[in-house]
Amino acid sequence: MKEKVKILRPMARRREGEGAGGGGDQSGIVTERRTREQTRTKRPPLYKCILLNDDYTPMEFVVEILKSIFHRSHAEATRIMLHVHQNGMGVAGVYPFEIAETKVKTVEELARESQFPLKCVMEKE
Ligand code: TYC
Repeated sequence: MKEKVKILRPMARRREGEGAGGGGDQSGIVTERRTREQTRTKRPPLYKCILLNDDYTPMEFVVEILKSIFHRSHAEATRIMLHVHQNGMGVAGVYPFEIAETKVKTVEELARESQFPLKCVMEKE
């Protein structure tokens, strides 16, 4: 279950001597007291990197991609590759946006270099 966190607007700043609540000292540095909600960091949205099946990319190449780019063990990589081969697509890994984007680009670049049509797409979880 996803937790909804309401982001509140920053509290008004108070300089030293302006009354209760301010955290100023003689240095003139102003600190703010923040609510618990404001202090919490939100987890980034996650994206699935999905490998697509094709008839030409060798199975060994896909296994190597899963090991080197998605840090899968040989057994996991083989299982995922066979899943993609049999079902048309499968999840290689799940990451924040920019990491997923880089992995998709790297997969397609390595495939292109070897002249294989392997495709990898990303989808929000
Ligand atoms: N279907 C390919 C073959 O028979 C193997 C393959 C698996 C290709 C997974 C792409 O994402 C893929 N050689």
